[in-house]
Amino acid sequence: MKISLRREQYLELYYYMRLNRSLEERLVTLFRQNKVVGGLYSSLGQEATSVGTAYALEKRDWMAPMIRNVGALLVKGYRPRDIFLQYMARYDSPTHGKDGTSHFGDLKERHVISPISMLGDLIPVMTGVAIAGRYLGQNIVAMTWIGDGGTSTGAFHEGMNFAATQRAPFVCVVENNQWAYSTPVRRQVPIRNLADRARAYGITSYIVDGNDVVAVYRVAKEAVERCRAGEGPILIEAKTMRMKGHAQHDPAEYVPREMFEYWQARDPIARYETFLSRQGLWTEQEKQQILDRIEREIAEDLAFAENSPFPPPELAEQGVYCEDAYEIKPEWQRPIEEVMPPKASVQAVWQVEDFGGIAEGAVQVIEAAAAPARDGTGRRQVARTPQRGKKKLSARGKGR
Ligand SMILES: Cc1ncc(C[n+]2csc(CCOP(=O)(O)OP(=O)(O)O)c2C)c(N)n1
Ligand SMILES: [Mg+2]
Repeated sequence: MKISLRREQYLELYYYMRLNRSLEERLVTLFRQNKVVGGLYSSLGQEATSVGTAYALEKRDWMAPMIRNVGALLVKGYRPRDIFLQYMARYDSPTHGKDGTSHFGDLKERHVISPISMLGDLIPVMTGVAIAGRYLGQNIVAMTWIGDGGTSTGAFHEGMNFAATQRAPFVCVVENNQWAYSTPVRRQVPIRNLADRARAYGITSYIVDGNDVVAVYRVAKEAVERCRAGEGPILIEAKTMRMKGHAQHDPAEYVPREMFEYWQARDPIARYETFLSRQGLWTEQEKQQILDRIEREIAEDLAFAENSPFPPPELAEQGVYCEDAYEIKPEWQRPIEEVMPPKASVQAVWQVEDFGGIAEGAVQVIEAAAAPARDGTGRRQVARTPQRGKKKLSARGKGR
């Protein structure tokens, strides 16, 4: 798939990555001034992954960011003020000061599902969003991100399997930033590439240099469009590095210094600046204009956030429990014709090719992926009895 970017788009990618970083640098200062309520997580070094993947989505698409995806929130239309307000728990924040961090969403305009702290749970949730969009004939793609550690949860595997079975238009971005708290990837999974897991679900996967924003964008765009065309779900492993501790409280002394040095030399923003200059995509003056714009926007939005009041105490009891429960009617309730073809893009009836059987008496051995391949494919077929009377089985199953 040929994927090209216009010059303004190259510059926009830079704007978002730099905004992501400058915003988080300012948040660190606020945290040290004791103005942040709760923890502060950093995506330093991971900006290209967040920005490059989210940039591949269209306005109608849905996403669910995790704590290190401030860049994705910015791409989807949130402004620095929303993030400042949220971390400072002010009244004007998206949650009116009810929650800190990035735990907020927007179901109406931006199509952002609020993150869930339980790692892995967003996979089945976003699979559901993807399937719902398909039933409604919206032709949307759903995307979420998960860390290397999060891929070890049961919910991740259940969700991926569900997405694969349903062929959901869903892109799962595995941000392999080498650490889950103080646990390195190698101490929690026995495989080199987390993308290899996709084989077990029978779905396509990509591995990409997560510190190269153009490569990330291209892969994500291809994955999004393949999902939109009905080929999904797709898993993308972005190899990157968490350049700070898990959160502000963690000095990350367990990370070898050489490892930081290795990744520092591959900093996504510095690399992209070199790329833009070498390709002649900007002038020194244009770069300065972008930096000035970011500084101005951050100063304005921070001043706004600092002047926003804390929520009144009475607000604490509102919106916690479901009020007037019996009156609530889902907005998405629609006439049955709207969720069936030709309006919907999915048939509620599907073809069953066979019954999942194997020829009578045959034995098929599939070696573990790590074992040396015998015939180059890693598979060995042993037919202990000759196959005979092989019949083509077919049936039509009726869906609900
Ligand atoms: C199911 C579950 N188990 C444990 C935790 C606690 N926890 C929060 S973040 C984290 C580490 C996550 O590491 P990773 O998935 O690699 O993401 P990263 O922090 O590196 O972005 C853990 C264990 C949790 N939130 N949910
Ligand atoms: Mg991690």
